[in-house]
Amino acid sequence: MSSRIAEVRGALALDSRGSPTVKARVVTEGGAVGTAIAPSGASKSVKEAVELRDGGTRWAGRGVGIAIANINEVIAPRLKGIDAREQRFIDRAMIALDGTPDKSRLGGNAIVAVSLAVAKAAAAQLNVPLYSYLGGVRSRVLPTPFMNVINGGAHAGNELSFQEFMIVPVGADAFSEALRIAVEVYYVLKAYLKEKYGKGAVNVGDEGGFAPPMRRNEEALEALMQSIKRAGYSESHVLLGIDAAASQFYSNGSYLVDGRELSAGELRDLYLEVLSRYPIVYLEDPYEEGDFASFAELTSRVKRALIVGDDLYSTNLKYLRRGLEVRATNAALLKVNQAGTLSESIDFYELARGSGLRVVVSHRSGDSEDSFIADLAVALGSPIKTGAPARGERTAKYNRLLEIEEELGGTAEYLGSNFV
Ligand code: 2PG
Ligand code: MG
Repeated sequence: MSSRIAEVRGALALDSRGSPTVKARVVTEGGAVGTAIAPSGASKSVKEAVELRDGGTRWAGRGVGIAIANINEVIAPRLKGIDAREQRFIDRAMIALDGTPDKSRLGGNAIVAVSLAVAKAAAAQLNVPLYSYLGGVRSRVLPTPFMNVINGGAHAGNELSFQEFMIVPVGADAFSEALRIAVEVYYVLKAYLKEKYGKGAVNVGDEGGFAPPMRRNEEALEALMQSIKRAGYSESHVLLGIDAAASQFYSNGSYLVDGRELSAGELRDLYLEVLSRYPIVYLEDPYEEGDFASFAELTSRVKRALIVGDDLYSTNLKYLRRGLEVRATNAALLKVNQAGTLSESIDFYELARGSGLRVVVSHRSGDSEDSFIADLAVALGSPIKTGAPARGERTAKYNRLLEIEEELGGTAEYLGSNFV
């Protein structure tokens, strides 16, 4: 059966915030189908592949009609007849067609949807699961999830300056057990927040975590510690993580944290203090995305936590190289839509991992039922950041991981605390 591409179609879909986004459908000559949906961030970096939006008044300016037309009129004719297994060749062809460094002509949202749909169509044609197509025989380790259960920053309507407070269920032999532990903590957290802050406190934010009316970041960490304990667990089972997403609370040389304006140095002291008091093993974007030096200083002083570059690198080799020169972080986030193609995401992974960084595969705050990143995390043997165990676009990834674990049976392993 031929895996040559017979059809590429772009179509409209909605993301989890109700924003229009791009869906791509790729069909091979053998009749295999792959579909993928572009995710979308809220705390976006200026370094990301550009999301093409129509502007104007329809969809409040957020329409993606031009991006969809670019798939149907520009990308589709170019890809027809090419073997869907030629991922790298296809991605390069789209990059060349676009011709800009940031994919702003055809749209990163158009290109990433096609790139991922091509991989799914190829896997379907070969009749192998997506994770084995992407990672071969090494695809057997289920990821440690960094689960964002308290939302702040750009993802919630509260005063918390840090964007994400995560639980990390490491103390389990299997992914499904880790998920159960995390869900139990999530239930207890819900009860705790209701009791302490009233029932409005259990409304959820963009990633399914609660968005309580807290003012200080430490209240969130305390809530997590209490909930872990009340659920019957300890630090040997569940650890903590933070995505500060600091570009969002930075302006004119200072950081607005808990109502105070801090310099980069003062913020460093705050992080060191918090890291010494809580079992935090993950700290993402502690500084604004241009300040490589402050990242490097913090990384040199922190031993047991991953210091993770998200906006800092934006899944872009150029910024990763700059970070490697100064040892800015010991970990990097991988978001397929920041890069814009699957091949560039893999190149980013290879350079980061090959340079000794841990790579964490990540969703976006605006996401969909597309579970591609679950398979990708298994293929790369990487941890995953994909929100709370709530809201369909988040559970789509967790449910897919459960399915993969089941499918792998006795050969499945859980990454657990081996993520550093
Ligand atoms: C982040 C992400 C995902 P967004 O900052 O890491 O959690 O948020 O998609 O809004 O950039
Ligand atoms: Mg982030």
